[in-house]
Amino acid sequence: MGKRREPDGLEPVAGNGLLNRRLFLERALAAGAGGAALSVSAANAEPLTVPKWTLEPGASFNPYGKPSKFEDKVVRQFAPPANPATQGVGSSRTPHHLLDGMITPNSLHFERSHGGVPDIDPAQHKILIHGLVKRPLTFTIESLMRYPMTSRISFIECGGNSGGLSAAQPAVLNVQGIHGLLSCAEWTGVKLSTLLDEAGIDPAAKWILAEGADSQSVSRSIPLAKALDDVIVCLFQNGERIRPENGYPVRLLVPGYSGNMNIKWLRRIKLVSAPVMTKDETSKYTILLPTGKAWQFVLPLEVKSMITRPSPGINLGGQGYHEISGLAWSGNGKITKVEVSADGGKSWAPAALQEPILSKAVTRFRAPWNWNGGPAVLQSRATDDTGMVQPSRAQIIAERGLRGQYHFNAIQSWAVDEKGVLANVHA
Ligand SMILES: Nc1nc2c(c(=O)[nH]1)N[C@H]1C(S)=C(S)[C@@H](COP(=O)(O)O)O[C@H]1N2
Ligand SMILES: [Mo]
Repeated sequence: MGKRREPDGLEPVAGNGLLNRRLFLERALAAGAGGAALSVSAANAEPLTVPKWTLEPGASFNPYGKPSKFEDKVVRQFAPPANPATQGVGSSRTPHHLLDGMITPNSLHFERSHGGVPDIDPAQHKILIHGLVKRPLTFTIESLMRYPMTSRISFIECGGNSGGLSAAQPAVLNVQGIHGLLSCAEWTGVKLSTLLDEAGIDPAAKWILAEGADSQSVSRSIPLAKALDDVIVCLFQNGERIRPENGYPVRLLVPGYSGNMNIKWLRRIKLVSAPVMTKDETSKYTILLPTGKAWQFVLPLEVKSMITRPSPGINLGGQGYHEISGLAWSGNGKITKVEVSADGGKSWAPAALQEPILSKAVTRFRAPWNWNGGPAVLQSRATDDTGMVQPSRAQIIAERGLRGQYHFNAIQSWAVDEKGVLANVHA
């Protein structure tokens, strides 16, 4: 008698039931006897009844579409400020546990605002480019619309995203609470280089200052080389005009760089010879080290990933087959590898990466898992095309201590208990 052979793709490739990602290619889930063990559908196919919605005519059209009323829990999460004077100051978070794919719908893109959302009339709004230029220029929204446009899918991540993981005790939070200050959209607008070329760059210019029209005048210094490389003056977000909370009528997209630099409600760009040292790059968004010194101008967001499903609130319905899925991203380029562990990092299985895999955009990963009903600790670890590997929490803390919580890109862990309930843990 030969050894019992599992259907292709069903062999475990790492501890605690992680299966080979080839499962997705070879349709092994449905492949006969071995596959039946992993079946997730009802055992007996009962005849379908005819529900009432099939027996009557449906509803009419909508001028602007809305999600199904059954999806009313799929919302951004935020804590309303106690003081009405600071209304709109803070952030709201994307519900990644309830989404899939790589694009964040506009209504669910995270929001981070330091002074509330200004109510800008696009007919009156102007943008100024000045400083070390040959010809200072002013643009209206109407004039910007006449320039050549470009689109790119890019993530924006707040530098403070996941900062709660530096807390000594694991926070009782779900993926939205921990990692919800990250979203990914298709952004369309005019390349900043086009506008700077028209203004004529003085050779003494090495940085730009970008300033917003909100009550906080959030402003950041951006290296000129980056401004000329891939920065976009955006007018559209996922095909429609940018939402007020995301920068209407015009914002900067600074692909892969710290979220704060993606200046919303853009009103001014000044070419300068050195960084301006604004409040937003000195008192905030620097990385405080145990020595009491801080790193300034740490601009790209480094390689990172998160498991969105299963995750707290999206618990495991029963033992057997489950897909572990999540997002990976790097501000330095493309994701080349995501590994998943079900045993707290003792062993790793490569996840399948879903196309398209784009530079400075999120990449959706998926790994097949046969849960045996016992305790497990799920983790994901991403690698990018510069060779950088997502660090462990211990590595980051050894380097920065517990206070430097910006750009916190450590591997994060979900513990699974025997009931299939998930929780954030420090593993
Ligand atoms: N003018 C202005 N730009 C801004 C901000 C702001 O408060 N004012 N917030 C910044 C921060 S901290 C982040 S993380 C991103 C968030 O972009 P979003 O709200 O579209 O997600 O916008 C940045 N641009
Ligand atoms: Mo931010």
